[in-house]
Amino acid sequence: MRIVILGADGYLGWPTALHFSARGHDVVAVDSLVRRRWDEECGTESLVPIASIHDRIARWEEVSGRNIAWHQLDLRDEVSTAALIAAVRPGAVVHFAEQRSAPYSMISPRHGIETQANNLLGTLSLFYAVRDHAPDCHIIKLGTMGEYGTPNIDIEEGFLDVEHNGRRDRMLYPKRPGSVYHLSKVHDSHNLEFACRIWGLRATDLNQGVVYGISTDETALHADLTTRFDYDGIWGTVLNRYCVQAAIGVPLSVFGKGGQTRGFLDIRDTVRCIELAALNPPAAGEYRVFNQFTEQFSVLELAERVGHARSVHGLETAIDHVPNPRREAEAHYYNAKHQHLLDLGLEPHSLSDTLIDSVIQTVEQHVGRVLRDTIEARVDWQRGGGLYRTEESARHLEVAASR
Ligand code: NAD
Ligand code: USQ
Repeated sequence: MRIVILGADGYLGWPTALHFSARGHDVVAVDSLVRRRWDEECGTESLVPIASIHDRIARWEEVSGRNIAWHQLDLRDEVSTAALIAAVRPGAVVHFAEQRSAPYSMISPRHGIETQANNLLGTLSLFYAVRDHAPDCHIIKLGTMGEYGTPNIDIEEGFLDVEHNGRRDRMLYPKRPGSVYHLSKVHDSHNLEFACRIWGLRATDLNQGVVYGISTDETALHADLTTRFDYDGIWGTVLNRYCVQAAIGVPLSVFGKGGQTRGFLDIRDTVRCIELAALNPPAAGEYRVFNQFTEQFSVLELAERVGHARSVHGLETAIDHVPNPRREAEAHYYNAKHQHLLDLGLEPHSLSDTLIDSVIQTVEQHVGRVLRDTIEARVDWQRGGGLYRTEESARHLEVAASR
């Protein structure tokens, strides 16, 4: 299959590009590299050093004998995006290329607007390019479980059968997201459903849970193939943050009561889920939704799991209930369906002490790089703020980058 990976320089995009390349597919990697600039703006950095995209691709060719084509492109540039799709005519496009941090989207009006503009416009530009130049191409779009929020009923996979005044219909599942970022994903989902219904495109919307872990079969082959690992209060996701906190001996930061329950999955399952979606495309005109996670935990349970994994080695781990900077329910009903990917053959990796240990060991190898000032989560959902650099130094960087 000829497959385009958008956002191929990111945490998930890079391992996915390698996963497809290793299985003999022709991979075209695309990224604007904006994430590396956002890190500079925020004063954050991947814990594990990551090679430049050129060095990564060269190393992969040396290790595997396989070539990955590379294009630097901002997806919002609809002319260049159309030219790329017309030239490659891919069988599938995997779309990871978005601003993906909820805290980043809540820092200021500029950050919220930038998040929605980047995500919505880039995604729309892709839909037009596919419609006009590769209408059979399967669009595999990364959505998020947070689109649903935490409703007091079971979460279905994308659709809800509704009976109203004696009549029945199948509607898109109602969404109630908790950040401007998560809201951008809701808007994307509506645009994608529209593109299938009106233009006859075929698409899979993968409502993915929170990903943890750092290593896949391919990234483990060489240090230059490592993917990024975020742990700070803007980009770090909860379990990855807990592993860093455990490694440096600071208390695990459970926000509020800790009853916030979410779907989670191992990064090895992310790449497999994308592969399963790609190998089993929907029909032309079909918009389908898979909930992409393997287990659900509350964030307090997760902290306790990390504490348990440490205690097996005789190490004590403190858990702090810190004031929650977000607006979210801290005790709620949560039961989200996730059957479709299992039906396609997913064999999930469950969260184990071994996995937690291995992530913590990787952290320990790079412990000297931990930027301790960036661990506290500072972005307040009401007041914003929270950059680790001052707004002024961030603005200087912006100006320098635009020159
Ligand atoms: P990431 O920030 O590591 O990678 C995203 C990549 O997209 C970056 O390399 C960035 O430079 C690129 N990008 C952003 N906007 C772009 C644009 N307009 N044009 C071209 N490239 C652009 O993020 P990630 O963690 O790999 O997440 C990838 C996708 O998966 C996102 O859409 C995110 O919403 C979704 N997702 C992630 C998680 C998670 O836990 N990491 C969970 C659920 C869903
Ligand atoms: N949390 C803590 N302590 C922390 C960090 C987070 O208790 O130190 C809590 C948060 O309050 C939240 C939960 O953990 O209730 C998850 O937060 P997160 O930062 O791990 O994840 P989130 O902001 O939801 O975003 C991440 C990715 C995003 C993806 C989403 C999947 O950054 O790209 O879309 O996970 S989901 O949550 O299913 O929508």
